[in-house]
Amino acid sequence: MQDINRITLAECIARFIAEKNTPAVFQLSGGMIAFMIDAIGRLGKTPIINTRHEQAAGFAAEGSARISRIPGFAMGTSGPGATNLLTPIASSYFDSIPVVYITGQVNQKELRTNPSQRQNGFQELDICEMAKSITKKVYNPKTATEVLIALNEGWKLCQEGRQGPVLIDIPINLQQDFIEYDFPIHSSSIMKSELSTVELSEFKNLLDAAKHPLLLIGGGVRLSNATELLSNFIIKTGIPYVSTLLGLDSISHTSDNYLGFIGSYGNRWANAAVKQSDLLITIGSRLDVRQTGNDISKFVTGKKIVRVDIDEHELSGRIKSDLAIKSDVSDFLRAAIEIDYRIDSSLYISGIREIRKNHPQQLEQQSNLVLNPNIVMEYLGELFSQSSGYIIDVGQHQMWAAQSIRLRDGQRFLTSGGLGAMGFAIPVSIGAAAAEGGRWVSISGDGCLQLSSAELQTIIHYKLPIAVCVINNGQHGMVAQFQEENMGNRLTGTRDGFSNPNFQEIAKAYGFTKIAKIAHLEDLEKVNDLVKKMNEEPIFLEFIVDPQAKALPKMSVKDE
Ligand SMILES: Cc1ncc(C[n+]2csc(CCOP(=O)(O)OP(=O)(O)O)c2C)c(N)n1
Ligand SMILES: [Mg+2]
Repeated sequence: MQDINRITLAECIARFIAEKNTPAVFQLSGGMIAFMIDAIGRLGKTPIINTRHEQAAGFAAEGSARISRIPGFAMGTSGPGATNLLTPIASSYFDSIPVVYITGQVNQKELRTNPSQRQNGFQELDICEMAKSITKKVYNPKTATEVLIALNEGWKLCQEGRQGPVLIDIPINLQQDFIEYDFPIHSSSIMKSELSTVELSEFKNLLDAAKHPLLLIGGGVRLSNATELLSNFIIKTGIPYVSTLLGLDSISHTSDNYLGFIGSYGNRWANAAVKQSDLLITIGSRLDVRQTGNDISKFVTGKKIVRVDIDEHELSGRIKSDLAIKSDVSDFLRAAIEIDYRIDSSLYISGIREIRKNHPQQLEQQSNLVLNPNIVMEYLGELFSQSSGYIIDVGQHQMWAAQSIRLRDGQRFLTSGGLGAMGFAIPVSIGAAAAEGGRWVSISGDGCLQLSSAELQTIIHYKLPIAVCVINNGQHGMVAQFQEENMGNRLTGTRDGFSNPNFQEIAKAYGFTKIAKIAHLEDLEKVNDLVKKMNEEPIFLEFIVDPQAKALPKMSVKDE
């Protein structure tokens, strides 16, 4: 066995990553990370997935972390490689995903010593300064030993409390240093939240006083690995529930107690359920503006609010509550399930179901559409009912998917929540596919696809089991909708000046062999056959949806 004291820092980093069993390291090469990538390759324990853009490497690491529950690793070289990582860094920060971002830095001898000088070394850039506000912590170690300390601490920190990314910027000369250091074995001390008995009895009092309690499920449930606890809590108490965008895949969609997806573009009946509730219990949701609408008073009127969140800064934020519980979701549910409580909500639930019957989601669209995107999403939910999950991009199609895909228990639904970054879906599905087998379904708008279409090559290169679906409405629909509502139909940059390539030809050029285009309802049958015949090869499906379709209903346009 090689003496641990005689390996280079780059080799040591490779060992560190291998020990963590992260599904892969995602990267785009560059001189300043080449020693580390070489060491990871030589060690041969962690797969290296090469993307065509560092932004994709970062997003893929986020996808890998979300699915494997092991922090992701993404690497980019100094300068442009590092700045290309900034978007995914922000994405994982806002959606609380643990990712270790590693950037290479120029030789310490080439670093500028005077901060007024713009640049000294080629591709020198102070990425730590830039990433400070979108990470839990940035590290710019000065010695090899400091790098190891940063790795150890960063690895722990990104998973502790409210999770999120860290960045470690490592100068190339340190990577080649021989070091006399072994990693201390640390036991991961995941924070335990202290739930007081006072809080629990206040919670019980609020429950006892409520006629229509409703749970609002957020992304924190998955982050806390609490889906089973939540399901047990719901079964025991009988409380109905609605979901935010990021909570969708942490609850059962088939239970009678599920009352839909809320928010600015939520299901009409789900927003009605919130409105009619007199006790709203939010579990791991920061209640973003997209969930509550701008007018908070409409959201909070007529009800008590209990908020459970691991981050006290969220609890003291925009929406005040009657009871704020700072707790990890799992800890809260473990304690709350002991409360002696059960409610019969059947009347309230049937009232909400009546609204659903009278306003089915697909009829929110005008009636004469050629291909109604809500029907397409329902169809995709059936077609891929056996898949591991869906990864959705940003725009109208994101809302149609959240409104209309009926997830099966255990299926995942990943989308860009806080940052809302176009170009998210394809690279995140690459990371998800690296983390877990089965079919993954990536759904992008025609605009979003063009931000990540180079990653079609990554899918083909690694033969990843991804079905790439494009919802083509010939425009940046979400922004066009906003322009139509606010700018007198001037559609600059969204329809005027926007165009698409022939996506079928693009897919073919990248090497996809299973390609289909669906422009009418009848065509859906053809896809059925195509998908059923295939195991897990890459597929490319283009849906030409009616450009008149909108993301509807829009909250506050016509509230129940
Ligand atoms: C990186 C980035 N740039 C710009 C936006 C603003 N934006 C939000 S949705 C959208 C349109 C997306 O177009 P498309 O993928 O075709 O989706 P559609 O709304 O048509 O379904 C834009 C430009 C964004 N969210 N992210
Ligand atoms: Mg579009």
